Amino acid sequence: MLTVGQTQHYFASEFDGFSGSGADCNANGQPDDCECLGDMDLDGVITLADLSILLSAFGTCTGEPNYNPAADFDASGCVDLADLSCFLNRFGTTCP
Ligand SMILES: [Ca+2]
Ligand SMILES: [Ca+2]
Repeated sequence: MLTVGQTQHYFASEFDGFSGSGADCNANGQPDDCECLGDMDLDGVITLADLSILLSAFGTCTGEPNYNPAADFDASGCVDLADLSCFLNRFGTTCP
């Protein structure tokens, strides 16, 4: 039980399955905000430029001309709503 003034520490793994910080979209055991998931143009921030990269691949699957594995965060083989949802959790954030 916590008392006022006490600090509770959490491990990232305790947040698995929840949205927001600590989410692990690609299920590699590394929280997304630690590995900068979503920064496809590698400029260190997740911005509209990254969204535009995702959207240009949106709806495509492996083997299709516009498919971009970098936008397939959960490695399901298709860039779909699951990936967009991962991305939106990270949108506007800066890489550590
Ligand atoms: Ca970026
Ligand atoms: Ca996917």
